[in-house]
Amino acid sequence: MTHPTNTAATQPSLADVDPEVFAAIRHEEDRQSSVLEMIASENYASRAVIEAVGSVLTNKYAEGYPGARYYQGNAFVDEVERLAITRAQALFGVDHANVQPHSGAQANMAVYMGVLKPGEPVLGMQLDAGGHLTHGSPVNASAKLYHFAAYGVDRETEVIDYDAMLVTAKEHRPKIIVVGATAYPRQFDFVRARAIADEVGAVLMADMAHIAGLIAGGAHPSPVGLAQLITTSTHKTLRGPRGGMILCDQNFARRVDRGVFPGTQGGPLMHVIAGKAVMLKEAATEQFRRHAHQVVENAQVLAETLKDAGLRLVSGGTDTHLVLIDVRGLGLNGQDAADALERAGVVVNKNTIPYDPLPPTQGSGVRMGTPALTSRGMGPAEMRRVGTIIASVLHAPDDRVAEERLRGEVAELCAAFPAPGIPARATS
Ligand code: DSN
Repeated sequence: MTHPTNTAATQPSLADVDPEVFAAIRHEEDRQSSVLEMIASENYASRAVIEAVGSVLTNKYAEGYPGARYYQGNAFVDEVERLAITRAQALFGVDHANVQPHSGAQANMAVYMGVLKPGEPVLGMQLDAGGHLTHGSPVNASAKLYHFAAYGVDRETEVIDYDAMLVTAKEHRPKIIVVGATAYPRQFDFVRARAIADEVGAVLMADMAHIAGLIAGGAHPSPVGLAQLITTSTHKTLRGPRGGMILCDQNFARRVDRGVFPGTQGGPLMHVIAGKAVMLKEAATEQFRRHAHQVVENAQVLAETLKDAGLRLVSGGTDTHLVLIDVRGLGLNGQDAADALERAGVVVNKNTIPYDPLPPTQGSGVRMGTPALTSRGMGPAEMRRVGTIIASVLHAPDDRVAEERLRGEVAELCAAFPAPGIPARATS
């Protein structure tokens, strides 16, 4: 006989068990619905992805890989992980995929662990040029365990200086060159980077976390066939659950897998892997291809609108999903600018800009992207409106009357373009 308190139907709901957490989630649903979410690394996962992540797969331990686990009872989680792997292979056209990394940072550390010995030389992009902590920032484990040198962008053009990258590579003789960034608005030249890697006998690693969805949708050149190792997070332009993934050539497959498990992780998050599988199915559609191109077009329209309103953009514009505004000329730092924008309902993040005199806790810029707004269905006309709102705030950050009016405009836009994956209750 079934124990009555043990069925889902008779168990108390989250609202009953933990009204505080329940209320915080409801409030976050309302917040995500009612602001212009423009953090370039955030997005709205679909309802299907959220459903998979909220499933009983969270209960399962599955250390190991499909068909070779350390626990019993893996028939169905094996099925899920195999689906995620084969979909990743097909979507990106790669030999091998590891879908277990808990995040993009974990994916990077797993690659280093699998491929390098401690202390070996690596070349990565400088943090204030747009690189990531795990590309050798002194405060990160990557720089504590491996011997990193950095390349950056040209001071004038603010575009990656590949000639300087070659010079540094020849001096440093890295085993791996990491190409990829969190705050770089231009396309990466993977052909050039591979040539540099070949010239110094390094392996090319592309960290495509920010642009993975653009690559999947054909809106940014792919590193596949050029970078032997590719890492990514799964929740940015890809619109999946929070997590990471590694793609690689067959000859790196074993080292990558061992770098993830047992190298840097234990049990994989099977519920999140289910969400990744769903995302990879969604990202293989024609609809997603159109979406990826729209993300870039929207960012370009936004960039032009901001420039027309007198704002200075790092590198003068964008080829991708993000723009970086230099706010120094407005008498602001990044934190002040981000605070003013949030008061008007536009959520971005402060960011360092190339050769920034300020620390990352303040930054001289704000970074913003179009992925989440595009997921809401917004297009070029809305981007012009959004750009005008942003410029108005930044030109008069202390004008509370204008702020009130702009908040009203933000509310109108949000009501007209409901956020995907969030119950309608919160969007009304
Ligand atoms: N924190 C991420 C971003 O915002 O770009 C990178 O991991």
